[in-house]
Amino acid sequence: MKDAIFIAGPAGTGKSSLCASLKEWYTKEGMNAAVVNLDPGAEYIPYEADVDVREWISISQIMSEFNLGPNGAQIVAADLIIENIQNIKDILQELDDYHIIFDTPGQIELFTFRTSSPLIVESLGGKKSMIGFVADSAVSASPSGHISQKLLYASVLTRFYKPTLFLLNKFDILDEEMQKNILSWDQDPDALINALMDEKVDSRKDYYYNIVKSFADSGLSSKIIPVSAKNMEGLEDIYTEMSFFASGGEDDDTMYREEDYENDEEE
Ligand SMILES: Nc1nc2c(ncn2[C@@H]2O[C@H](COP(=O)(O)OP(=O)(O)OP(=O)(O)O)[C@@H](O)[C@H]2O)c(=O)[nH]1
Ligand SMILES: [Mg+2]
Repeated sequence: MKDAIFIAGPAGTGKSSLCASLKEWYTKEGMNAAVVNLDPGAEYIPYEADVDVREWISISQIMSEFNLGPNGAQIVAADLIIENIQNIKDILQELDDYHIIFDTPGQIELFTFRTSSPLIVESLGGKKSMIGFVADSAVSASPSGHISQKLLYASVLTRFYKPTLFLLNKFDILDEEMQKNILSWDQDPDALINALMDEKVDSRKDYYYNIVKSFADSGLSSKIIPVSAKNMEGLEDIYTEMSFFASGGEDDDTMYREEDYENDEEE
């Protein structure tokens, strides 16, 4: 593979749609791209998967075999991916010249908080991979929603310790003024706090100020990429970030740093 991106995020933010659009964009630009569906529970996916875990894992079979409800079965299914990892790797090995896009389970906790997930990411993507955290523009339209999504992003970043992009999907649903607001919040913590104080009561201003300030101080605020899977917007920016990362760019703390992997190798 040339490089890989794991598209992750809360349910319904448009992960699968973004995978479909990214593949279409790469193809239009004359590059090879393949999508791997890592969501065993997906009933419908809006692309033709090049690799699909549902070929080996069936939620309904797990439910009857282990006497589980749908949620329990999703958890078992997420962990079963690791048992099938060689099947996926065998197919990916043939795709030397491809950009690989991984679609992940709808419920973000199945991707972020299972012990198997970092192993899956390392095993399938390794050094050449990054994570695209997909946030929903409808949620970011309120300051409290935006901060919540940034906290979730920080959680994913911390969990996988990989270069992680903040992809604000469905940007097309916002009017121009709101688009400008959200982008300005990320340049200016004071603007975000003031907007939050207009939305909520004042009493915990210091608490939120410190949270928002920590985004800015840690560099977590700088990389919001507005995208629209629906309108095919922002996809080139994802490609640019990935190319920059693949070439070893280091201007941001959320990006790949060779020394992280050197430490891993020493352990
Ligand atoms: N307006 C708009 N709608 C979008 C966009 N991307 C996705 N959607 C819609 O959002 C809904 C969910 O999209 P999916 O791609 O299934 O989202 P998902 O995150 O893969 O969902 P789960 O895997 O079920 O959690 C669908 O109705 C999509 O048509 C976008 O950029 N703009
Ligand atoms: Mg999906």
